[in-house]
Amino acid sequence: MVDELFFTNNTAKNLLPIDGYTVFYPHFLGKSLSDKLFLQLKESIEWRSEEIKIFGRWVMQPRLTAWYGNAGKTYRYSGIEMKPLPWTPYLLEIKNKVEKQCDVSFNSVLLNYYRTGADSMGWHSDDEPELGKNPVIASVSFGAERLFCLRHKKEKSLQVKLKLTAGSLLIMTGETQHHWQHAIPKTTKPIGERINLTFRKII
Ligand SMILES: O=C(O)CCC(=O)C(=O)O
Ligand SMILES: [Mn+2]
Repeated sequence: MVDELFFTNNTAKNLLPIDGYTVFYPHFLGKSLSDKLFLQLKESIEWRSEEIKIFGRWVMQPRLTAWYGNAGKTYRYSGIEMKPLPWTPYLLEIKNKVEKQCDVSFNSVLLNYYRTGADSMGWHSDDEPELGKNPVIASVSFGAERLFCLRHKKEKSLQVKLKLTAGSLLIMTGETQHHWQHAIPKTTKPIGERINLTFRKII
């Protein structure tokens, strides 16, 4: 289980000054493997363009998404319900590597495909009830590098920013989802496509 002990036994340092544990491994997957997986995921995943409900209005999500996992692990957020597609061999290969690093087993993965810099993810916490208290969220990135921002919910001056590079692994755990929000902001820079996988354990 990823906890305080995990971090004291680990070389990666906690990025958060208070109220949670988040660590980053910039070179978790090698370049040739992450390049290969980017193309494979882009072509083989059943990407969907979904509408979500924000403040009572249905709007198109500014990215493509997919949900894969064990049968029955349905995910509900922002007014939509996603039934999982079955694991593919490539997703299982990535999941196995991530599980070894985290020492946790995951039963589902949310995939996001950011087509251009106009695609983004607004401020949120991964705090849906089905994730339980203090979930371990393991996020693997492929393709173009994007900025990832964290902000403390109460202490608004506390912000952490990092670049999620291809082949990187970010692990958020402890009280991170309780006290912090995260986002992938839009950018006007000409930027390539990016795919992100967040492995989760639905209870
Ligand atoms: O694309 C990312 O790195 C963030 C994804 C994310 O926050 C999510 O799927 O909940
Ligand atoms: Mn998230």
